[in-house]
Amino acid sequence: MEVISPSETTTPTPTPQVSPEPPPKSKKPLIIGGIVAILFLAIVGLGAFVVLPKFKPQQPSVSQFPSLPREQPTPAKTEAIIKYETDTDNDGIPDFVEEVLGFNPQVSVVEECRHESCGEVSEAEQIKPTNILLILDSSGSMAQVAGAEVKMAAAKRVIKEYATKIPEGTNLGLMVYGHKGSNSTADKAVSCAGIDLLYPVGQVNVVQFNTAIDSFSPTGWTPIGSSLRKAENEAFVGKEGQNNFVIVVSDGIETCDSDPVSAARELKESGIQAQIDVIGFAVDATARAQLEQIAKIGGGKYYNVNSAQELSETFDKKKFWEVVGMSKCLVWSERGFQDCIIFKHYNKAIKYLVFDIPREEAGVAEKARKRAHDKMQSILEKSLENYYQQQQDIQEQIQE
Ligand SMILES: [Ca+2]
Repeated sequence: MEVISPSETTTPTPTPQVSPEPPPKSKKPLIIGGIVAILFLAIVGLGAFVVLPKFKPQQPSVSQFPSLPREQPTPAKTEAIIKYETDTDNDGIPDFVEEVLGFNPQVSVVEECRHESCGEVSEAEQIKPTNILLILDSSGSMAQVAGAEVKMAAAKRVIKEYATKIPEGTNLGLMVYGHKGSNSTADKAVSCAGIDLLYPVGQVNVVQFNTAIDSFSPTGWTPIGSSLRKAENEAFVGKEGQNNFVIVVSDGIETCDSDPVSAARELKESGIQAQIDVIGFAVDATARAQLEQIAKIGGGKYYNVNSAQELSETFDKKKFWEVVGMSKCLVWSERGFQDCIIFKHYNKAIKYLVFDIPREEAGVAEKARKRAHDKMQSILEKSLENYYQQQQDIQEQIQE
């Protein structure tokens, strides 16, 4: 193979013999040129072969690596460098490489592979938004103390904290019942009708969410069934077919005759298909039985808590399930993720970047090409590391 050595470009032009004793020709440029060439080849050659030795792709041997002319300060250089540095989705693979290889330059390869390795769940399924509606009991009994704290104060505190942990892309809403009228019989109708969607299901603005949380006090009756119907007819309208969750926090049984179990069934069987989880907060056996039934019909879980501490721990668990997101795709297939990210994407991109780009094209922006390679390599390694760490965290959480 022909190797264009930098020394070839440093051949001095013949100098006219004006002096009887010309100074001896310096060998310095030749030596420096040689060192630069060796370093250059070593760096590029090394770069090509630090592709995770564990998952070494089928690559051409280093001897096939095309030698390239040195970077020349030409106007074309800027354009060529920009090309290597344009990486819209920031996965390290320059847009033009993604385009050539048929990847999507708008969606990070890491994201794509996370979705792809999500077991049986289709991609369409995973990119659905996740919506969580909290339905909080604000009936008179929530003014009582459980453990060392008034139940409502504890619930508000825990829910505020929960709202700060909702990941970007997950929507949260807040509905309250029992905060109107009083728990006297005279006020029953008013109180049972008093169900408010205080924070519509959407992205959390912590200030606005906290304002909603601070805007009511426990006072009246307990219309759980009507709340679930309002969730179906108001809170989740337009969110049919998405990943919908309801979390009911209640300290008592339905007292407004609105049949919570059939309302739960309707919500579960509607286009909203919400999963209904129920947290019973310091409840008696009768209330517990009903709340358990609601969770069961709603395809969710019942959590029994007796103190602020337990309430907080339960929300932490729920946070985990929903934060890791898409509860339908908790444990990505390890094999699938590795195959997708290493073999289907990065190795192809690295091979293309290092071996397939015509030398006259890369030559103008060799350093940019090297930088692109290093960035790609480092994102690949970091993604795998994060992946293993996350899988470990998930396994630990599941075992708890
Ligand atoms: Ca990219």
